[in-house]
Amino acid sequence: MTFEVRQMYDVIIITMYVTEGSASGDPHMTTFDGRRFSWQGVCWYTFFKACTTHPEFEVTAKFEPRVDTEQFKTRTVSFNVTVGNQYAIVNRRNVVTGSIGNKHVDSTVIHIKEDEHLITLMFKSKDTTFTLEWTLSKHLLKTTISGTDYNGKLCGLLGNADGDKRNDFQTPDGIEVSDVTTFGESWKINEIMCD
Ligand SMILES: [Ca+2]
Repeated sequence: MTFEVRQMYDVIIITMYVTEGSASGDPHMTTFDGRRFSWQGVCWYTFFKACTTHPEFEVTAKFEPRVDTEQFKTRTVSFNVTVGNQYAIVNRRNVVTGSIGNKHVDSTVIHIKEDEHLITLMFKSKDTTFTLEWTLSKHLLKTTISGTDYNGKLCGLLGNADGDKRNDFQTPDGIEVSDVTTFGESWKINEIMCD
């Protein structure tokens, strides 16, 4: 996986590419602030979320080992967007929406657009809009953040989005680490079991 990051004015544009058959080995990731790393996680991880005790939103992703390569490599297969009590789970091309705690399912919270080759999810928190574009055929997830409300207030595998890439390897306890595996595995969601 690689992320392309462009920052201009108050708009941060993050593009995550999950490349197929890359000679350089994958996944490669780059945080919101541009720190690149490679690491092979399996199961569900916090991609990014509002970094509070009760986050307004959270995006998690599932990585699975690839079967078409001799080397151990993983790639994104599913992701889950939770905003308040609303959620959307995208598993390959299958989209399921629902609510937590039998609350009313409100389709205006997470906007979902399904095209033949692209699934787009969009949600807004404060004045910031998050857009995720998922292209399964390339295991490509493109994320765009428009707005400044969460600069420095995000956490997860994509870092804190404060403009400084040096401080991006922080665990859920807010401890800075230098080891990529320690950082990556700290964001594993232990409540979810995978095969
Ligand atoms: Ca940072």
